[in-house]
Amino acid sequence: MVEKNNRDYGADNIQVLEGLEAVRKRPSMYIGNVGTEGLHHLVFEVVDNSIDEAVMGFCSRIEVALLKDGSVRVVDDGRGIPVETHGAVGKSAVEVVLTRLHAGGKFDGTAYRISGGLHGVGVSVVNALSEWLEVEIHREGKVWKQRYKRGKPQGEIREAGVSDHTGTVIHFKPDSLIFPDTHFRGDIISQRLKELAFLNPGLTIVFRDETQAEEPEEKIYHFEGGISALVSHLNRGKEVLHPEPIYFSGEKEEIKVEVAIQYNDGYVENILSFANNIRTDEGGAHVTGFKSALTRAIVHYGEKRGILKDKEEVPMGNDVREGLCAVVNVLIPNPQFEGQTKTKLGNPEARSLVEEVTFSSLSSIFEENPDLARPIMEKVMQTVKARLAAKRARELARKKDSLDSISLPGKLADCAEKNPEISEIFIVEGDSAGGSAKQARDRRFQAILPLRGKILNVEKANIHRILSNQEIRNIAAALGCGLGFDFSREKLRYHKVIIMTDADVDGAHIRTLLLTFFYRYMKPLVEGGNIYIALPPLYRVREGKNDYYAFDDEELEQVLQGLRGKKYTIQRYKGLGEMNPEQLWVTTMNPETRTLKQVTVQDAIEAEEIFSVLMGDAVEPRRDFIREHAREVVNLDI
Ligand code: 0RA
Repeated sequence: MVEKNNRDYGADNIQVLEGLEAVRKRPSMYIGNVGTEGLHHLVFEVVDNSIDEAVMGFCSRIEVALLKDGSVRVVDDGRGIPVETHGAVGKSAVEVVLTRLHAGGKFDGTAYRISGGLHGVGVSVVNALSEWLEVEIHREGKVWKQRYKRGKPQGEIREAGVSDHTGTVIHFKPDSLIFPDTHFRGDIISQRLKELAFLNPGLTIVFRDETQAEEPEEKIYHFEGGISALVSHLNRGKEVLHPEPIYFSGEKEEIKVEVAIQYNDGYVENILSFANNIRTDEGGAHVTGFKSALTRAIVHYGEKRGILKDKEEVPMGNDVREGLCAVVNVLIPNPQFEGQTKTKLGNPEARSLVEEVTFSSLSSIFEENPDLARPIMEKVMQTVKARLAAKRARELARKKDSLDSISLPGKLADCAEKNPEISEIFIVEGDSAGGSAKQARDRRFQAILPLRGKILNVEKANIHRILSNQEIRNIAAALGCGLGFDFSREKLRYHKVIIMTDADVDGAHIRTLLLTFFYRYMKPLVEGGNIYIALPPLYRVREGKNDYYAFDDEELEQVLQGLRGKKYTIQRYKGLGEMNPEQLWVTTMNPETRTLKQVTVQDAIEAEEIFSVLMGDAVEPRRDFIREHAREVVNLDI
């Protein structure tokens, strides 16, 4: 018997080693990738464990700190990981949690353990991918400590003093042998922590970044209002149709759902959804259930109230979601995460529950609060009317002259190349810059589309006005892929769509307008990395026959240092039009020598924030923002 036990113990040990070795050999299998996302996943994995304690009601405060040496420390006031020896393995429970794959879960079983996608892989994965990790546990009046190197314990857990509270501290440094870049980004971490604070009302999450200035930056997130507060936050700076978000929740067979919605007077739909605290960017069953119930509840109320008489005027899904800001949050025991980025909830049972809860709650809320229902119904009916009018206008236009996307705009100087993969289009501000660009370009693969002045502010315009705006139609026609619901990325005629504007405040404004437009109506292009920003130089330094270009003041300083003692002249370019075609080609358009910034959707919430400030109703914050960021706006990841 003893012999057998020994063998078992040995086998177990070997398995443990193999487990963490496997993680180090193929880290991407466990954390998705070893780039920025994978690196930050380490932090979120540790935080998720603390969040679990909070969900169960044992933890009220979590602190995350980025330290100067490149390490991260996560402190919580939960129960603390158990330290007693785990019978079968002969090791402390904490060591099991930190060295065994998938032993991350609680022994007592959490109903809503995050187990799908890349979340919930366990803190042992973080341990395996850390140069070192220190754990400190406060439990039963004592402090306990243990240190690991690349997943291997450096001695057993040992008592290290007394304590008057409970909790866990996990302090680790990501391994540079695994991650090419081990620098954490404060903005990515604080964004997620803020989101977690909204999703866990009452919980306090503190983020401290000690890597930046001498004065560490500290942010404290605490929202009593939960997802209603998140909806208000997303709608800030906007005109809302009812002062407070509508909130309802329900529960059945261990699945919980909560929803908060608030309409604004805009035309954009903004639904954020979560399953077990993970953002489901691709939506899924819960969102489908919500959307279908929302439409049904509005149609049902409209019919009951005699607002909907005409059959043609029955609102459709898109009609009831213009100006809708909503957050749908579910907790579900066995979440199935599907889709390209594993952010789509699969569970069909989530759909039926969300649908039931949404329909019955909304119906009674509307019934009991006609003053709340009225502005929403009025807005929906306006949208329906605008849709019908737009449809009639399109039919008319189609008959009259085929203004459809078949005819390319007259101002477009197209390229000879027909293969979209190697074709580029420059969208240029103004006819004069357009003229220079036409002379400068390589017409074999570069097309130029000049825009006249500023395009419409799409956030404030409804689909009807957008579709009839000439500049927008020119862009849509030139790109060939349609707009909004008719959008099809396969038809894109140029895989690089390059926004080229002046390096001044007006240029920044036009660029932001264009980005808003692409983000709202051609989102797949932004997501697919087709949108770029050209970076024209700010200065030319001429020394004899040599020209040097500088893209900012710092570069200018460098150039001038290199020319010490020589005679030179500096020209500051106020616009693209001041460059001759040769200069424009060399500095901004020639693929061999230019710098392009690829536009990415870093984060839907962040995008929403920037666009809200820049495009929303409140004028002051917008003006301030543009003044402050006129130069650097280029580098914003929208
Ligand atoms: C296993 C069991 C228990 C708690 C934890 C793990 C735990 C893990 C982490 C990771 C970060 N913070 C944490 N806090 C707790 C249950 C403990 C009990 O029953 O007392």
